[in-house]
Amino acid sequence: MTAINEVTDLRIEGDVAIVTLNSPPVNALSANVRTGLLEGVTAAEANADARSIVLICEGRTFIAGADITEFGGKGPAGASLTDVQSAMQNASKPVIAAIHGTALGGGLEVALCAHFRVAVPSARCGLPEVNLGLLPGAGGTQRLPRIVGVETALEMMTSGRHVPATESLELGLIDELAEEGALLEGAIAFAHKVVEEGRPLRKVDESNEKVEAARGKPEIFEKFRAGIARKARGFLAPEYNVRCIEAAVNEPFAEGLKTEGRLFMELMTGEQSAAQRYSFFAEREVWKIPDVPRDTPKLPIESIGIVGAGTMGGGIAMNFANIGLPVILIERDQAALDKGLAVVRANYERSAKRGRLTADDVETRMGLLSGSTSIEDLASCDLVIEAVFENMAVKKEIFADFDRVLKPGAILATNTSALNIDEIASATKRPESVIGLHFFSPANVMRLVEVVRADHTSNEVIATSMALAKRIGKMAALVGVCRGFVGNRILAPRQMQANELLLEGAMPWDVDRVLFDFGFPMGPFAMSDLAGLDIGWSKETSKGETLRDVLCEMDRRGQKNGRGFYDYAADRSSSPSPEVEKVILDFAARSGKAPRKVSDEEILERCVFPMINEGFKILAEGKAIRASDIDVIWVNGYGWPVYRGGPMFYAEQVGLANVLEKLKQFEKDFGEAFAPAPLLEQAVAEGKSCRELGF
Ligand code: HSC
Repeated sequence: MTAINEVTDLRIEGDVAIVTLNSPPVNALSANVRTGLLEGVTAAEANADARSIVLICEGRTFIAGADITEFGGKGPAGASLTDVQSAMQNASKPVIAAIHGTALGGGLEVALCAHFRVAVPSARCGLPEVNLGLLPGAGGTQRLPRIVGVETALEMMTSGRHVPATESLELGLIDELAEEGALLEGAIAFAHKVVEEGRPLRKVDESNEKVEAARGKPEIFEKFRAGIARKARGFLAPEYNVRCIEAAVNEPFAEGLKTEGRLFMELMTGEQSAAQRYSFFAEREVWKIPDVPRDTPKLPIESIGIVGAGTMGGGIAMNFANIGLPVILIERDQAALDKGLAVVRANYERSAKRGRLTADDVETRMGLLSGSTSIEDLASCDLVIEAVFENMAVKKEIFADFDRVLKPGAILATNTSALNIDEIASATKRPESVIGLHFFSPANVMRLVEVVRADHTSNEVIATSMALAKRIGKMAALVGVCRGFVGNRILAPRQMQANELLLEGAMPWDVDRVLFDFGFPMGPFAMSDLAGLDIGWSKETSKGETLRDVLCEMDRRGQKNGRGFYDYAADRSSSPSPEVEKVILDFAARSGKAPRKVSDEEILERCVFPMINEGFKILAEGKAIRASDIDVIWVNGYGWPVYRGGPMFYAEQVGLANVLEKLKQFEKDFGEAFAPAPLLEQAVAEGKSCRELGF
């Protein structure tokens, strides 16, 4: 065995040279990996005993891509990826990439320069650069369509999907499956076979058949663009990926590579990719809790109880049934229970209809759900979640019951989005077991969970809750107890400003358009219409004091009855309502404000800057661990466009000093709602980012 460098070894087994990379955690293509690869392959090529070269990785995965931390830095040192790829492709001996874990991005692009690829059945291959606001910049855009064809390449590169090994085999991305756990043996056997059969050394660059088949058919691309338009709205990277495949079809290989390089650099140096790369790391950091070490013991969670089988309780239950955990749902009476379970079944059956589940899956999942009208039946649960309506007295009663019924050590969680969890915990003699698990509606779909740490919540309960959230495929952020926790607390000032703007001369559709164009899936008024304007409104107590009261009194209750802030057609398309416009103008006149033209810029800043300000207050109060956690919450729970990173990242892109200056101006013009957070003032005074301030 020869050590090539600190991450690469070369050894000769019989007549096979084995180049092994070992650069934890994911063998990303950092400078020493590229150098090791180049020197390893070169040495293997020069070794007189070796008749073939196997490239394999130690650890959990094959190369998972370029080292993202190198992007946006000083520029790469060490060997270039192009030199590595040329050395492999131009080797006179067969080079075989042996893949386990994931061959992603630059990792797959390296593997595509081997003459052959062998993988274990659990391996996956993909070009997920699009999810980082990028495109494959090491020849992947030109080589992938040459192997899998144009349509599949378009789909793979714009979705970033990790393609399972069996499918990769069918697509020709890999040549042979090795036995699970015996990758090296399989790759060596394959290498022997290739040498014995004298197979020609395949260079993907030279096979043009599949790209030529799409030449002169621009409709392939137009149809594809139309198909992804909705999902890709606002993003640059999907379109740039498509353009590269167009180049693969219409230009010679070398020219296509140049187009790829130019578009890659444009994306890599742009704001969108910076935001998406930031998001990638933020979504990994969010799991790290400074005072709850990684090795904190976790409690075993094998059975769940949920009190409340309404929309929220049922949705939460589905998350656990989906991963095979039994759930018992508690309701006051059998009718409510039956209704709740019927809704869950209908949800599953809808998924089955869309081909996402089989009929058997539906039955298996429903088989894990049981119901009861007695809270005593929760006795053996490891975790219970209260998901009833927001009433402190009722919740305290339920938690007193939990305390009485549940075994010691069980986790007692509340799904409250508004109430003080410390007060709820005070109804028990075990506040250390009490935590908030704030799911978002629909809970079976929405990715975010705010894990809310109360005053006495134990580290074990926090660690277990975070791990459980990961197990059910959610993105979790640990937050502290405060009004609205982190997500809704930041939403409140936006909502307030959106309403204020209507009194000053903007219309709901103006505000919605500005926020939609910013990248939100919908604006606040379209959102209210979707949720229903009458949530929490009652005819008996309504006094026509707010715009919402007036609209509800006019039976404008939102999408559900075809009339809200907007008018809705039968196909649910919306149009501005002249009636609402008149109501708003009357309402504004009554409030004594003279209508004025509000610019789009002002709408955006009035809505977004107070959110940022609130974020700074949250950080100063210690209710979120880091600024990036706030961003994870807003991207995953509230539709903040990931290509703008999140409110706190966006603030730094705009410039904290600019945000502060505007807030001060707004404070002068519109009052104390805009009073800047002291932490924001400190950041600007010291010229520091949130991270530099320790957040
Ligand atoms: C790319 O490849 C561009 C190319 O086209 C080349 C362009 C050429 C440029 C030419 C210039 C002229 N880098 O996710 P986990 C860290 S773009 C650095 O928790 P899992 C991660 O932060 C890349 N670090 O593990 C974490 O660190 P921590 C395309 C990376 O088992 C640790 O590894 N590739 C990293 O759940 C574990 O990660 C991708 O987009 C990277 N590439 O999932 C793949 N990847 O422990 C991105 C991971 O300190 N990675 N880390 O928190 C993934 O999707 C997942 O990490 C895996 C593993 C599925 C690999």
